[in-house]
Amino acid sequence: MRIDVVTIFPEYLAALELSLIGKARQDGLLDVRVHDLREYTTDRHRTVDDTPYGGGAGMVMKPEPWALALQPLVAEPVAAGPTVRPTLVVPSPAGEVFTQAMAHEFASLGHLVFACGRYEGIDERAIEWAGEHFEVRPVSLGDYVLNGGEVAVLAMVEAVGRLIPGVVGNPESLVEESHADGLLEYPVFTKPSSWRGRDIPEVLLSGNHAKIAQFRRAEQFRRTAVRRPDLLASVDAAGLTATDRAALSEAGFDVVDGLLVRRDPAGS
Ligand code: 6GU
Repeated sequence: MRIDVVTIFPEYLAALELSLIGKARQDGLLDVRVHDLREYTTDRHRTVDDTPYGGGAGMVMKPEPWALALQPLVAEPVAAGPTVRPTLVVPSPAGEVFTQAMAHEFASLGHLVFACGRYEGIDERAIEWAGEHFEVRPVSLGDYVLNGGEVAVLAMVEAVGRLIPGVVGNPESLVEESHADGLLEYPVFTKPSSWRGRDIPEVLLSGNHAKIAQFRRAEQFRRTAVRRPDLLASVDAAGLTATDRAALSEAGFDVVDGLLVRRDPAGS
């Protein structure tokens, strides 16, 4: 997979040389290229921003450096076969929220380009222009504000990169992690079995794999109900076993007309 990142802070992306993603690059599984937006300015001061029309605080990124930086990434064919428009991910708190499903979608693409905005954002006309050449996707990490897209790109490239076959050594570790099945991961324990007066759940020492699986799934429901009850709305109640329902009931959720609903906390 080919990934291009355009930024005014290329050094921010140095972390992509480390760990799993760095190894994947060395192994030729990921081709990551970082481009300095300032290389595409034409004035002596290498200006990338200006004041906003209509007034207001902060600065806006000028459109022309973006067009000049992105143009060569369109023209470069990256894979054999039919021409597919590269996807241009624009990190922004005003974007669609990034999810594990989106990470899978991006991992299936041949070419991703990330446009890291800073300041108050990029002149909207540059985004419109990009739409003629790229599949444009404004994407947010969540409901909070970062100073620029670089940290968001680090997160997204890691989430996407680890889904590419061969990047994670044991693909089974992708199966049982948080969000793989729409639920949060169960708690994990390692040796010693007793530590500072705290014992691990006894069932994990039983060797009864069916019982362990049942226990872990109940823990997933319990955790999800407490920390992310919003996720339970997407769970298909038809696929729940009797033990699943019991675990959910204990966590305060019942199946009503095929939907998971929280029992009235006031008990009225
Ligand atoms: Cl993707 N970018 C910026 N600048 N801020 C954010 C974000 C992205 N996601 C949450 N806050």
